[in-house]
Amino acid sequence: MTRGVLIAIEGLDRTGKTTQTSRLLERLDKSGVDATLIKFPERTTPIGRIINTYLTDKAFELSDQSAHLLFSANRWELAEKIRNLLEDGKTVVLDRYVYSGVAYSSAKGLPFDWCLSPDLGLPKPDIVLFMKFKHEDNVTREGFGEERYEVAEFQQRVKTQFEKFQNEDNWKTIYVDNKSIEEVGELIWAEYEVVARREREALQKFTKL
Ligand code: 2DT
Repeated sequence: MTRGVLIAIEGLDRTGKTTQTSRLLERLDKSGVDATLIKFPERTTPIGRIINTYLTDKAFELSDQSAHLLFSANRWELAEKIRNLLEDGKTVVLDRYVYSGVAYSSAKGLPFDWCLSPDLGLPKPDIVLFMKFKHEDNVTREGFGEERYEVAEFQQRVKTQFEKFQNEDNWKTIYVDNKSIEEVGELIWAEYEVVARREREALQKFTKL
């Protein structure tokens, strides 16, 4: 059996990640691929509930370090589930992951490497699709500004931190400017197919030995 594909969809707030992850799930489902969507932060776990309060209640204070470690711990709460799904041949789509963790916290001034270290050892995505506006129209989108972090100047700093990952071997930037939801969906699907084919070919080589 092929190991499932692990795909992370990343990007700034309001770049269409949630729309695209649910569309991807639907398409995988229609194509007969058994897939699961996990969104981070996963706000329903014990740690996720604290994170939710932190994000929605500006009076709830945490040091930047504590908040960072909670976001990471939230991923570790799900790490075994992700690994088990992949080993069972299921595809897992992540709406945000380690890269959001590092980008948002290092944008606050915490050292980049320090931010990365608590996540070391988590399952590595086969592909990270970074949804990016060349021009910052995400700040004018509906609903922007309701939660902590939804401030234009901060978003710009987060973007700079995200871009430090752009030379990683699993990183792919998807430019979303002037593209319809369907067009972005097609780009994402094409990237998924490349990775899925690679996995199948790797398995074939292995079984031939
Ligand atoms: P959503 O709007 O996507 O629910 O995210 N964040 C997220 C961090 O600061 N660190 C993390 O590790 C993750 C996963 C990004 C809520 C906010 O939480 C931020 C936006």
